[in-house]
Amino acid sequence: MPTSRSLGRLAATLAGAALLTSTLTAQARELSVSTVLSDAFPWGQAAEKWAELVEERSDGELTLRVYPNAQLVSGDQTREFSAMRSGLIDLAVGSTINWSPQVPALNLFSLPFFLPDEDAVDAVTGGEAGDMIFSAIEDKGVVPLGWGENGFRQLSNSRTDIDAPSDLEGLKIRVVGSPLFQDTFTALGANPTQMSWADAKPALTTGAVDGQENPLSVFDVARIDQVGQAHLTLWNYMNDPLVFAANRQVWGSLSEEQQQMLRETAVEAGAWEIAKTREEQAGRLAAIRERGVTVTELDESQYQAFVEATESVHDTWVPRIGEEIVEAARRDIDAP
Ligand code: X2X
Repeated sequence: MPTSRSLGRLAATLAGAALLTSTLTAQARELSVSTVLSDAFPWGQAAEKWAELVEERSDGELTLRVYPNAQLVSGDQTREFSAMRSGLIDLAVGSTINWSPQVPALNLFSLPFFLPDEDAVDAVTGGEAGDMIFSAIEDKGVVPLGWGENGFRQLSNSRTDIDAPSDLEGLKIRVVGSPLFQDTFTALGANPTQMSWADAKPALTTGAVDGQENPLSVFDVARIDQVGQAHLTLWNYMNDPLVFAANRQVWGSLSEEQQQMLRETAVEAGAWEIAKTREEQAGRLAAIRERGVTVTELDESQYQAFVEATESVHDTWVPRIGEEIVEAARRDIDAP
């Protein structure tokens, strides 16, 4: 017969075990988030914001841990999408450019001079074309959740002010590892060289390349002017939206409530980051000017010369992106 004291001890042990189990199950599940840029940049801040919102709203069930500098793919940013698809990465806030080798529809945003302004970007991401692009991502085995923004990409170089395609003749320009960029800069008469972001700054420093293109936030935060890039042309030739996304198996393993929370927080963090990126733009440009960079703005006819010089890129790439998506984007942009 167990004594009342031993029963008491047993009860205490069981209670302790129960407590231990509940602490164990209550321990947060950690998901990795890949980004190319750190939280010194709006892009990295978008991922940190997402992590913060998840922390607040997941009742301690989920924690997002951000891995910047494309470190989960050893700096090779064009492998990020595949790594997320295969499960090496749980979640990512990624660039449409870096994912475009695996998802051709994402090249829509890189079509030179296709998106005239921020309203057009919002019309596309929030419109019919945006839905089609999310379906294209889904078809490639990754779950898209929301949009962010790296921004309109501007051209810088160490040699000359650029206001006509002929100024680019023979200039070595670092481009991202997406084939469309090779075509755009070749059409402009430049000499494009593909390399990762990790390799770009050293290449600019040594003069292995003469120029590069990136949004103002990247130029400003990375102090690209300090590696000799004294000439900046504002040509808004393409926009680079960011996509918040999840590995499909990870997504499937979450409860419906968790999925809803993760999607809502992605959309919220994205909206927050898009607004911030845009608000900071004017201040960044002023700071860049103050550091001695010559900033060239294009008038209508100069802009038109660049549009005409890159028309062949549309001929090649619209069929690869999908005529229907490009048409939908046109309708989204033109809608009142
Ligand atoms: O590599 C770049 O230029 C960057 C940081 O903008 C992207 O990842 C697309």
